[in-house]
Amino acid sequence: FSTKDSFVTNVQPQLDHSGHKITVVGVGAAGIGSAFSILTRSVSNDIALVDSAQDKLEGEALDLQHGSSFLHNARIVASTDYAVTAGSRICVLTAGARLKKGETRFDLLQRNVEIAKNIIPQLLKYSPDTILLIVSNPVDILTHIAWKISGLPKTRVIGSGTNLDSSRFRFLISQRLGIGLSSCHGWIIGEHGDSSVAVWSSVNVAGVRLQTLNPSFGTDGDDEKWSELHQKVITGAYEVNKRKGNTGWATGLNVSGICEGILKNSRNVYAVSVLVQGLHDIKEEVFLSLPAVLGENGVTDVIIQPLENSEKAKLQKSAQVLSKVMKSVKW
Ligand code: 6V0
Repeated sequence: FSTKDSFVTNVQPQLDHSGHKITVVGVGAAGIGSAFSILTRSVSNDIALVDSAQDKLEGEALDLQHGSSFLHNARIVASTDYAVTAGSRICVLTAGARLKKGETRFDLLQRNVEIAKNIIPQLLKYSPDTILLIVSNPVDILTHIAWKISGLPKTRVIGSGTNLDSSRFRFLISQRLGIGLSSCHGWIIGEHGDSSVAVWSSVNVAGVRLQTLNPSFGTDGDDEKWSELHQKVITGAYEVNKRKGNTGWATGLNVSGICEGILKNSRNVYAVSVLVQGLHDIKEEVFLSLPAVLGENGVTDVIIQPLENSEKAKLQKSAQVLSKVMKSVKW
């Protein structure tokens, strides 16, 4: 009789599934930022971590496990074997090469496609009904590839897209106006990258459209140069990477926010990468970001913003850029 057997009487087998398990593949800055944020914001207390670098994976997992008494009964498992991911409601893909100095997100493309091709079938083997949340870059293309490889319905394959860009945009508007961030409403849509589109026509505070007050708001002809904010959004990740080598915290917070929307069936709206063919007159089969309603079964609705002609044209251009890149990918 062990010590345990002398006071614990088993009455039925324990169940392993919590119903809100999240797998994070890749424990680099983006992945561990996501895991940390999911746990500390109580989005889920059931996390599986996978990475091909065993030592790093074990180190990160142990570090989180050692802190788990400060969380809510967190269950943190980690392995290079995908069996550990079984029964995940959401699988977050952050594995892959990241931006080096002077690289654009497209430079990472073929390397990360190979990595995704290797990982996605293994995730689906253990969680066939999961929702895939793609973070690795270039995120729109990889989300598209993930949809193709996985065979999942389009509503269950989501890219983190421009949700982070929108957060950066709102932060900059808030700083400039001196008004709290959650009261500054602004959206970045399209590609998570250099051809993203700032929807200046809908930027508002308490329903006051800034473009109504300043008709050149966000355009090149604007004396107040609000358009610089969009430039700062585009260069935001490069600026952070240049200084500290990764964008782990903002990325992690973004991922945990999207996961929260899904697991809690919040039906909140996020700027995430979805299949947009047929929307805003986009002809190409591409994934790019539009405001989308998320619930426990993934994307349920896409919000069609009444874009100005110039914004719509930029969005369509973004779709063409992505479609061209997509055609060049070997997968
Ligand atoms: P990182 O810190 O280098 O971590 C990458 C991790 O992936 C490492 O731990 C690797 O060991 C692991 N990895 C590599 N290949 C495999 C594999 N085949 N199987 C399992 N694990 C593997 O990079 P970081 O975390 O900063 O970025 C990861 C990816 O996310 C990159 O492609 C970034 O460009 C992308 N990001 C996307 C963002 C977004 O908003 N969409 C934001 C930040 C980073």
